[in-house]
Amino acid sequence: MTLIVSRRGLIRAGAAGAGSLLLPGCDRLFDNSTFRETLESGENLHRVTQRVLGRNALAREYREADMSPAFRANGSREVTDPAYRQHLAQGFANWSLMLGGLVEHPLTLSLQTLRDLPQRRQITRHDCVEGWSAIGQWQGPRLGLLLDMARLRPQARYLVFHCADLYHGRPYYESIDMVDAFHPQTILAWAMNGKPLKEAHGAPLRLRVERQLGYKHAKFVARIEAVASLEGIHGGKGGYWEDNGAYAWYAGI
Ligand SMILES: Nc1nc2c(c(=O)[nH]1)N[C@H]1C(S)=C(S)[C@@H](COP(=O)(O)O)O[C@H]1N2
Ligand SMILES: [Mo]
Repeated sequence: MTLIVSRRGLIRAGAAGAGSLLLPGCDRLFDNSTFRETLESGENLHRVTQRVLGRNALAREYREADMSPAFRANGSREVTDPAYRQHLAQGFANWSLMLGGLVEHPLTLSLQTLRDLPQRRQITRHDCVEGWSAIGQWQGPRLGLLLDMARLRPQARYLVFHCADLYHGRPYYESIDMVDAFHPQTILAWAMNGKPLKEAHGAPLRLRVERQLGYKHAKFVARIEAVASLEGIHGGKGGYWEDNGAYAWYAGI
């Protein structure tokens, strides 16, 4: 859903039907002149947009009966890296996720540890920018829990997900901000539809960031890095497709 807040204080929704979701609340808000003034000052626009329209709102969750009979695998479906192939052959028993960068306690977490932490399970719809969608069930610990364990330093503004694959010869990576990182549905999934992730879907661990399009959901996550800026990381635009000039860094739905 694309939402546009103009300097005149008009709120428009880019998706059909979204207007009806927003307008009752907005009418009330526009009766409030303080709110209107705040909205009209461009400086506060971004902050107000977030507060009113809610980046923390939940993505829709579905019932088991809604799950797609087939869930397409897209982008990299396999990883050529020899160390990865060895981990895959060993069922990822000696694999670990690294979480470092601007944190007080860098973490190295085995797959078993990730499975033993409190889990979240959710049935959501994956929307690929290429125009297909599929509903699947995902399970894993909340990313926010791991960030609390690692203790982010105050300068940390983004998380970068470094992946094990090369897509058309270049390393795949992605990044999100802290609003999405701490969103209750943002998880590091090790299971899909009740089974450990298959290679094609990003084994052993992939990001689910349910309020954004598919390309943000980094598969084959090997290392998570907390950074103050995205400059200096690969092409500097925060992701594989972003560096390619193909898609935007923020892909909210
Ligand atoms: N590491 C990595 N992650 C990736 C990709 C990729 O090529 N490599 N493709 C992205 C795209 S475009 C989509 S739509 C989803 C596809 O996830 P799926 O294979 O489970 O359907 O993964 C995303 N994450
Ligand atoms: Mo995609």
